Amino acid sequence: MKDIIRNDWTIEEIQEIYNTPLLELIYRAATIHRQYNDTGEVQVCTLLSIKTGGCPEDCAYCPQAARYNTGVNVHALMQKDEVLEYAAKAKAAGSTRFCMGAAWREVRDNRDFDRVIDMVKGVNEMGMEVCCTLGMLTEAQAQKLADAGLYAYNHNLDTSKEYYKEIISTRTYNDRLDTLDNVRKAGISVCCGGIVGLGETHADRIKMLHTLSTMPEHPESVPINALVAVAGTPLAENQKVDVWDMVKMIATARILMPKAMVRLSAGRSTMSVSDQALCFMAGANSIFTGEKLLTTPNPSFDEDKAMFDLLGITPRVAFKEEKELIG
Ligand code: SAM
Ligand code: DTB
Ligand code: SF4
Repeated sequence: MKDIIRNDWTIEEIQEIYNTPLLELIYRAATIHRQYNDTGEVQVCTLLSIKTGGCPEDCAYCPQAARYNTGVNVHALMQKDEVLEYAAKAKAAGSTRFCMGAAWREVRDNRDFDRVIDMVKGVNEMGMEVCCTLGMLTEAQAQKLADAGLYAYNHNLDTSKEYYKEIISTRTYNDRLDTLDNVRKAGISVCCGGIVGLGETHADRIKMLHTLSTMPEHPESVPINALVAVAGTPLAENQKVDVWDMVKMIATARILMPKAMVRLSAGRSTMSVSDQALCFMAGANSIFTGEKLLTTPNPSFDEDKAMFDLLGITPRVAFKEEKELIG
């Protein structure tokens, strides 16, 4: 029924949804999507890596971890003006959310953080929704970002609590949940999802979706990434993710969290337009645009424009919820 958002899903219920025959699952997700959202609309976000590589963490999928030889170009924190130039380019290309990523384990209270605060103010003043993904945050740091105008914070659970230890040993699942709490307390929009293709089981995917959909408030955005297997990382030889696995995850996420922006995130550069159309059909309503994600390739602005034209999709305007509330 419309406007009943549930936070009490059981694992069994999620399992049942996830295992629904695919065409029926897509139909159900598409129906819910139509009830809650404007399906002709997709949010367009652009990522920029403001500090690249040299990360002390050991996330097995990540090209930016210092301990793996991935050939990524290590770069210290960018200057504010350069970042604002990228944001302006993204805005001109139709993007409404700009997300700045740093290869940090956590934020420290130093001059680099002050510079990020200035970047947040600058992008916010340009009229874009500004998002950051900087690793772990304290409550005070989250508040400082909120005061500077940060709209959203991305911090992914990546997989189930049980499988997390197999992928990352330098922090815990609870560390992730604590940061998400701090973000929520500061009144920042939560962007939290995961990765498909890490070697996890279907049960792990279901458990991750359970954790997300039983949070006291659902994340406002849920990125579903397909692993981009990068040479030099421990997961370099993992099998390419099947599009049907992405469709299943997206459709299940849509049914569980009807109002969330479900983002078809990493992995689009190896997906056909028909594959992506299936994901939109199944409830995805957000993408990252721009030639690069953080360090890996992504379709160009022009390719995505052609896809939007073909499918009759229009980009979602910035601050849509706030505008609707004002009326
Ligand atoms: N260092 C911060 C952190 O880990 O939270 C922020 C940046 S980190 C690169 C952001 C997210 O990108 C990760 O949580 C992960 O979900 C995603 N990611 C990183 N490498 C990826 C890959 N090779 N394929 C798919 N997603 C990836
Ligand atoms: C998210 O869920 N996916 C984005 C964003 N949040 C930060 C990152 C994808 C990174 C893919 C690998 C890379 O380009 O380095
Ligand atoms: Fe560092 Fe984030 Fe990459 Fe993990 S995912 S290695 S924390 S940049």
